[in-house]
Amino acid sequence: MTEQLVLTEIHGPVGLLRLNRPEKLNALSAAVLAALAEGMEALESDEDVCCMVLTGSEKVFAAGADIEAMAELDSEGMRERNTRQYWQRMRAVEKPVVAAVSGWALGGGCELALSCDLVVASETAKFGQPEIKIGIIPGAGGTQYWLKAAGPYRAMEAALTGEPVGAREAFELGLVNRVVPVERYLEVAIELAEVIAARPPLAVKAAKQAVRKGIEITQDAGLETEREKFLELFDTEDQKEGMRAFLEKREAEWKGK
Ligand code: CO8
Repeated sequence: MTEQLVLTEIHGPVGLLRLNRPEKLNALSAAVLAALAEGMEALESDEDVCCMVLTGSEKVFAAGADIEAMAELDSEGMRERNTRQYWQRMRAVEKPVVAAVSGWALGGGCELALSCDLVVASETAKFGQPEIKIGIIPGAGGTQYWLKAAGPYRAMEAALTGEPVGAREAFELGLVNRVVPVERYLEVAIELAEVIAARPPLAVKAAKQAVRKGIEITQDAGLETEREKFLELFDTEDQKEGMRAFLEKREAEWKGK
């Protein structure tokens, strides 16, 4: 009987998933990803669970996709391996997921952390996309997560150099919600999940969907939305008042109409 690759614990309304492949630094083999997707789906359908926390160990969150399993594959082999299905299943979960990250979060491990809805990091956490150092690029959203959170220049640096950033820098870049001492990272992640779990579930679901939608739409769609909203405001009294007030060099009086 082999060890379970992902362990599940229930802490009141919070479901905790722990990656458990320590000898390979939680490298994300197809079996680990499948167990993770199954674990999340089980918590998704557990009515007593309102929010999830995903963690690794204190030493390592996850050191990336399993290099050994990919090393000799060609593109067709990678396509057939189809680990993407597990990532898609995880992204489809509607309950919020908080990543609790300590130690290395590299490659697919960093993508896994950044695919969560919030990230709590210990002071020892290190985030990076080292794929370029092994002849590939991120394949589970890394370029996009960094781009959206940290902007194009830092995303480029992460993708082109493969060098990791520490927890404080990750916080400054906007990749992480909180940085806390290593003894407390899991506790803080669970506390944050408990706060969310106490909020009304339908609103929580809607909030997650709304933020996600905003992240996921393409820039063109985003610009289109912006333009529509921009034009709509030209039918409001406040727009007329605001522009007139500016031209008349006085304070505007807003009506909310
Ligand atoms: N895959 C497989 N095995 C790994 C991985 C990995 N990503 N990382 C570590 N291991 C294994 C090592 O081979 C070693 O095994 P063994 O003891 O049998 O030799 C064991 O874990 C311990 O590792 P180290 O001895 O290297 O430990 P250190 O503490 O010296 O170093 C590091 C820790 C810095 C984290 C180092 O292990 C490292 O650099 N790991 C690789 C990091 C990396 O390059 N990650 C990116 C992988 S590619 C990727 O993630 C692409 C994502 C695409 C996803 C989408 C697919 C569709």
